[in-house]
Amino acid sequence: MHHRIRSAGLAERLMSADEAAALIQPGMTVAMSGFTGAGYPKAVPGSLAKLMAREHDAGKEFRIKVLTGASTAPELDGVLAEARGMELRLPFQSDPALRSQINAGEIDYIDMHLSHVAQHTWFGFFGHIDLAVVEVAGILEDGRLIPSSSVGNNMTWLRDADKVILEVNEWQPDGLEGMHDVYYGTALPPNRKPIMLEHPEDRIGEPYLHVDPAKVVAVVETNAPDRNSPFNPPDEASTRIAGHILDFLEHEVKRGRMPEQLLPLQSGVGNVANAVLAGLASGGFRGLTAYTEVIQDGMLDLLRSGVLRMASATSFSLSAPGLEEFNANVDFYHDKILLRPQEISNHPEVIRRLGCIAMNGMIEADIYGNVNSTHIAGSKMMNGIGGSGDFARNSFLSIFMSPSTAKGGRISGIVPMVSHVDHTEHDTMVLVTEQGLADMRGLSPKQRARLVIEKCAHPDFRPLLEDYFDRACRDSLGKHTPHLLGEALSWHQRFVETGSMRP
Ligand code: 0RQ
Repeated sequence: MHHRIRSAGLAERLMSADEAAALIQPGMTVAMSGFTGAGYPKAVPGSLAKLMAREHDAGKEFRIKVLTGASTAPELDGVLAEARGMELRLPFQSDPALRSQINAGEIDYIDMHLSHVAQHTWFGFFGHIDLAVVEVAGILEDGRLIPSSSVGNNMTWLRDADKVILEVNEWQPDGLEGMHDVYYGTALPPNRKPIMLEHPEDRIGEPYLHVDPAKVVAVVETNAPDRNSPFNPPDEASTRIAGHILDFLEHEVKRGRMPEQLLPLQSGVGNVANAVLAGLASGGFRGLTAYTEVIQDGMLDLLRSGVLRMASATSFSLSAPGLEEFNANVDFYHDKILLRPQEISNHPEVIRRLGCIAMNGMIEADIYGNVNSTHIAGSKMMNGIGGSGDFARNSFLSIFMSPSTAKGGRISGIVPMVSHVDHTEHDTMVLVTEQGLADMRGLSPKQRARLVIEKCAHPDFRPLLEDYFDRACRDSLGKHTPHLLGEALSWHQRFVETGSMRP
């Protein structure tokens, strides 16, 4: 019997990745595991991409619709994009080849809140799921599945897809078993019940995934590592952003608005977010918790040093050295990390109840605090909104951060009007750049604008923003949220035409 495949019935469905991929037909809606570079299928997508390329060479169309938890890795999004094998993709991506096809208008991409994906599937909004390809760490004697390094939407994919291909990845550490909490209690409206999760460490589900064995059409063995892009070491801007956030959190504790152990932290993806975690390590805090989406390298450091007591997420998002650290010390992390389905890790009800501190990156913010997390110049997709909206709207504190300029100072991160809105002024409380921190809570639009320009804008762009705002206050049709409509997006237009927002 195979070490990782202990169900005799499912062991009989063992086959090669090529044989399994041949079960996928053009036009199918295929749901795959994977959340950032963790827990995605490592073999079947590659075989499928080869099959697609052969069909395309023969002049035949072969494209599928691909649903996942979030972004994946070159072995999934990369190969399928290069094979021109996707007609639709949701809900989050970060692969360069896929991104360029999205921005060339060749693939339909649906960018959506990550907490919505499972329920939109249950509600039937995406139509029928033909097949699921899900990586697991093992199969028990009774057919239950040991989840892999991400849970994402796997509970939903395994339950709602007509057919299932399982990839059993021997590379995943044995110690993952027991680290998951898969909640099967969500009913559809109007019969929903409260999610009884009151603390980040609460368990409300079970450590295993279920699948109807009759639906499993293939089991494929793999032995391949997860893959995430490495983080840049924190640069000066990120370190200063982290410093502003730490000062602010200490101030909030002193004012009695937050306990000494703070409130559960949510930290987004990206270099700035990772630098903030590194900053927390030296901030003197102890015994904190995280209720977040992804565990990145910075969180492992915090768990090791005791700054963080435990972390709840839906996935790992570790660089190669981070993976090595986790796999070598999985016993240490076993009772300090909980992985949940993404509709629970990102659940608005739970985030509101726990009172999270949300810290997410942004592309740009405008003077009133509207935030664009996704689109360059209003039309070019970067990654997607991910879970930032789930947390921003529902957290106790919602912080957005970015360097004050991008692309060598040619672009201002603070603009008169954002070119795309992901988080409205009603969802954002604090903006931070390396220049400073604007606490917009309790302020009216005009008060917000003065503060954001003063604290967050780069000195090169500050006088231009002051000038815009002064003239808007004088000439705007309404004086509540003053704007000069003919000029509000002129900075972006200048960037499109000249490559710079500078006049
Ligand atoms: O470009 O890669 O070519 O150098 O954007 O920018 O400053 O390194 O910041 O890595 O933190 O990413 C919003 C993209 C920030 C991220 C975003 C360019 C810049 C650089 C990256 P290069 P930085 P970060 C939960 C949370 C949405 C999803 C989310 C993100 C690149 O935070 O995807 O929050 N957020 N999920 O040069 C043109 C501007 C720019 C700009 C930055 N104004 N104009 N380019 N860049 N600002 C987790 C999950 O959901 C999984």
